[in-house]
Amino acid sequence: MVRLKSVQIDILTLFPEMFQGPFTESILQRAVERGLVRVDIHNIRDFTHDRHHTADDYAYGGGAGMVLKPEPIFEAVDKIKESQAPNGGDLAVILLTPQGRLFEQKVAQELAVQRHLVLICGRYEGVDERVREHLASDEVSIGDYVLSGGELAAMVVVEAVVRLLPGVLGSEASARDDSHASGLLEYPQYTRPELYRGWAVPEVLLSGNHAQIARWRRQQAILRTLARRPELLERVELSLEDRQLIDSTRL
Ligand code: 9D3
Repeated sequence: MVRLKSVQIDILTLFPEMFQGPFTESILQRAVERGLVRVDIHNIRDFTHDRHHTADDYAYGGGAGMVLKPEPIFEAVDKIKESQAPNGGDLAVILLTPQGRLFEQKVAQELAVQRHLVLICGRYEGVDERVREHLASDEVSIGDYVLSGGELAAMVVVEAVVRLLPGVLGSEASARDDSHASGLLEYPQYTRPELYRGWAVPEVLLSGNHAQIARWRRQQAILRTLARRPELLERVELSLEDRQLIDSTRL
C-alpha cells in the first residue's frame, strides 16, 4: 500500500473564529480525519509583544485606513518554519490580496502538489509591502470584487486545493471530475420525474442509446459554453464535429 502524502496548511488571520464553520464541513473534515491534511489557524495578534497586541498601524505618508504591521506576520511564519523544520522546511507562503493573480483551477492544481502552504489573510487597507516583497512567494486573489479581508478567500483556496489531494474524494467522484475537466461548462442534467409541471426530460436521455446520449451532452456543453463563456472554448480541444456545430450556430 502506497502511503499518501500529508499536506500542512497554516493560516494567519486576525479573525480565527471565521474558520470554525467551513472547516468542520464534511470533505475537509474527512480529509483531516484521514490524516491527508492538517489545518492550523493562527491569530496574528498572538505574535505581537505589546500590551495592546497591536497588529496594525497608520500608513506612512498618510491616508485613511490601517496597514497590517510586518513584525507579527514575519514572526508567525518564522515560528511555523521552525516547528516544521524536520519536514524539510520547504513551504509556499501565499498572501491573499486583491492584487494577486486570479485563483483558477490551474492555480489550485499547482498548490495541491506542495507539502506545506502558509496563507496570510490581509485586512484593513492592506499589508506592509515588506510582507509581499520578502515573505510571500505568491499573491492570490479570488476575483474582481471587494471583500473585507482575505479570510473567505483563504477558505476558497483551501477547499479547492484539499479536494484535489489524492484520497480525499472517492475514486468515483475524482474520475467524474477528471472527465469534467474538459474545460467546457456542464451539460444539462435531469432526474425523475420524467414529466414535471408539464416540462419533459429530453427524449434522447430516455433512449438508452449511450452513444447518442454522449453526443447530445457534448453538443449541449459546447453550445452552453459558446453562449455563456465563449472565451473558455479557446482552451478546449475541439473535434471536427464540434467545430461544425459551432460554425452552424454562427451562420
Ligand atoms: C482601499 C481598499 N481597497 C480599494 C477598494 C483595496 C482593498 C484592500 C483590501 C480591497 C479589499 C481588501 C480586502 N480584501 C482582501 O484582502 C482580499 C480579496 C478581495 O477583496 N477580493 C478578492 N480576493 C481577495 S483575496 C484577499
